[in-house]
Amino acid sequence: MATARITPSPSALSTTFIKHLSCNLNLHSPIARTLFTAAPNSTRSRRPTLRLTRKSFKVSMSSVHSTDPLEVCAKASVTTPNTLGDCPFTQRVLLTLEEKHLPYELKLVDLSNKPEWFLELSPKGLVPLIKLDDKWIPDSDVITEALEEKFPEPPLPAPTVKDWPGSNIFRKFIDFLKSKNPNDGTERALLDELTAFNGHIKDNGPFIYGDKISAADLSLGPKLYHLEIALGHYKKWSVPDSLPYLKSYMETIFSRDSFINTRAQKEDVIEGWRPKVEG
Ligand SMILES: N[C@@H](CCC(=O)N[C@@H](CS)C(=O)NCC(=O)O)C(=O)O
Repeated sequence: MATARITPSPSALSTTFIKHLSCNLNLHSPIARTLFTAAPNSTRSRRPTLRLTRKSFKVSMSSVHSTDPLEVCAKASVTTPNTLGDCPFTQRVLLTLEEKHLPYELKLVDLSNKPEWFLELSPKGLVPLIKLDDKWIPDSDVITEALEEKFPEPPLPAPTVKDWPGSNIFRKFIDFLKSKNPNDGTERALLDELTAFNGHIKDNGPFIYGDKISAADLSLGPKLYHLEIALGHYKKWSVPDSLPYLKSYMETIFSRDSFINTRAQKEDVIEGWRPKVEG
């Protein structure tokens, strides 16, 4: 019997090979309780798991996309075995799949010890990687574009210009995070970007392109999540209260089911940035 395991905690996905249902299903809802049956703890993880039979899998798929689960190679957690790790580019792809209600299966990859099968699929050794029409495709820009073309509903339009609102935040965040000199202007440069974005959301929000979430939001959301955790941990820095539109934007994105289902654990984000901070 084919089974799918999903951790009851929505904060991270478990098992090396997951059939993930992306129907925004609250795992604690009565419907979920009907679809899922509790299984004993696996030997791999001490967390309780929920097991889904093939029969109920088929039932639930009819309410989402009638496509086989798409295979995605993703970074594995470095803190919790068999759990999704902390790559913002991978989360962007998973968010796109979630928002388009496409089912997917994760192949978790230990990036510190890349297996041969992975390097054959991804010679550069990078995640994310997705299998579309029997071809493995790398790079979150290319993947999200391909998904939009193949699965246009609901539409998640991508920015048509290189410098879209918020597109420089990630680079400025990394500069500030890596900086060892408090007077080198990197904090100011990040604040300037965040302030401009705050003004943009004030005038155009709640999302980057207005009322509907877009590919730009799904790209920026994971990066702001990393920014919040990494700067909070390594710099004791947080987004100032003077940027309320940015703050509420972050809250809006971070509280979506798609985000909760695909976000990395805080500890992994911290560990992921450690080499950049200490290097
Ligand atoms: N431009 C790529 C960047 C992907 C990327 O940098 N992935 C990182 C993880 S977040 C990676 O695979 N690094 C390989 C390694 O750490 O060895 C994309 O958008 O997909």
